[in-house]
Amino acid sequence: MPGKFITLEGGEGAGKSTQAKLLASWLHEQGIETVETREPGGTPGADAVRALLLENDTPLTPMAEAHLFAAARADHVETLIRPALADGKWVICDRFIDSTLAYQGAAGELGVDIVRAINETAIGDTWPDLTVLLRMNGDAGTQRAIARDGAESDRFTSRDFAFHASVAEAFDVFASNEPDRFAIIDGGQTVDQVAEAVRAAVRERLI
Ligand code: T5A
Repeated sequence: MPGKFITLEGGEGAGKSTQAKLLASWLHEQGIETVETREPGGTPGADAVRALLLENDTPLTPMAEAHLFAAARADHVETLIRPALADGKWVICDRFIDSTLAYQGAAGELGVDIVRAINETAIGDTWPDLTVLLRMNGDAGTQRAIARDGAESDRFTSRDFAFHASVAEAFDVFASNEPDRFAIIDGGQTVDQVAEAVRAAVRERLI
């Protein structure tokens, strides 16, 4: 693909949305045409699935939930991400497949292999060129998200510490398994420090 695909991953409140915006604006300053998007969501169809997924009161089995994340992703990849990359644009996506592998696979009940198989059909060969993992210590990120949104913000943020610890551990494992794709950055630094580290990773690996 002529464009580049960058994803931001990490637990709740790690600063992904903040850094996605800063990175998109920096790339724009470098003269690179950029599309900023997020998951779940990013297209009208995927946004409709997002509403269902993040509501606390819609009962869903783990398998149904995993398929819904993959369905939203299939629409997002086919309708927005792949066409933008084919057009030479850079796509910055706030969460992508690694979130499903961590939340529904490793920390959920299904395990990583089943969730990966479901998602491989959804994304085909559209894997990120670079995945920035924003790491946070303990529950500092969840506390940031709760301070912003309240304790019962959505189905996933409101899960217990053990769940979020498993998510964090899974991201660490993914990053150590694929060091060429992942850049690990300490999300506990100031916004400016994190932004500079993200730019350094992009410069080093993609520009
Ligand atoms: N999910 C998602 C799955 O279970 N499976 C999947 O496949 C996918 C894609 C998405 C939920 O869905 C789950 C995971 C999530 O629980 P969401 O609303 O999109 O929900 O929420 P998150 O992606 O978790 O995003 P958050 O909004 O919680 O966190 P961010 O984007 O990491 O953080 P951000 O940038 O919004 O910052 C959070 C707060 O901290 C401040 C910000 O101003 C903000 O108030 N902040 C900082 N403060 C101090 N220092 C810094 N360096 C800071 N950076 C940001």
